[in-house]
This record gives sequence, structure tokens and C-alpha cells, in this order.
Amino acid sequence: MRMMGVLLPILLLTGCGGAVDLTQPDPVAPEAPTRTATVTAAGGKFSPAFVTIAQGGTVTWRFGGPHTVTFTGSAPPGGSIPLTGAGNAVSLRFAEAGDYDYVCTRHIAMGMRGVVHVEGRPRQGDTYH
Ligand SMILES: [Cu+2]
Repeated sequence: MRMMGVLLPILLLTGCGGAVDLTQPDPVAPEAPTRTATVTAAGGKFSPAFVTIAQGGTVTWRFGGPHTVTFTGSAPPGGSIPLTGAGNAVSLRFAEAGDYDYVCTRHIAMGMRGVVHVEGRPRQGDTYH
């Protein structure tokens, strides 16, 4: 009988400790930008028109009709994408951080424009004084 008195509290404690505490939020890791994004060029617009990627990441444009991806300021090493027909996909890699504004020269009057936002990161070998 003495054993039962000891065992019961232990079992209750175990049951409690094993339960998931839903009141505590999961620890949230700092959100890192993804390294890739896909933009659809169709129907007179880029969707999504604004994408964020990490430095060194890649954006792929999927063409649903004849469109261009023409950078109006900074351009990635591959440069702009000339007129490209439906069914094609073209990827560009962005080595440098910054904002890359672009338009479709055919449909600029329709407001067919987009932005690739490339988030920077400290480079290996950088020193801070
Ligand atoms: Cu277009």
C-alpha cells in the first residue's frame, strides 16, 4: 500500500511533463530571404511584381506571352531578357544586393513593371572597424 502512495504522484507528474504546452510560442528563427523566386509574366503584368531574394539568389521568369524583362537601373550580370514567347522560362542570378527595377517594354503603358529586391549579407573577409 505504501508503494501506491509513491507511484501515483510520479505518474501524474509524468503525464503533465509529457504534454505539449500550447501556451508557449515556438521559438521563431530570424526569417532569411529565400534564394529563389518565380515570377509569372502574363496578362500584362508580372506576378508577383515585387520579390525579395537573398544575395546570390536566382529569379525565374515564366512567360505566358511575349514579354521582356528590361532593367531600367541596375541590372544583374546576365542583363535584361529580350522579348520571350509563351512557354519559356529564363533565370537570372543576382550577385549584388540592391533593388532592380524592370519593365516589359511592350506593355509598359499597361504598367507592366516589377522589382527584384536583393538582400545583402556580410561578405567573407569583410572586416569592421
Ligand atoms: Cu509584356
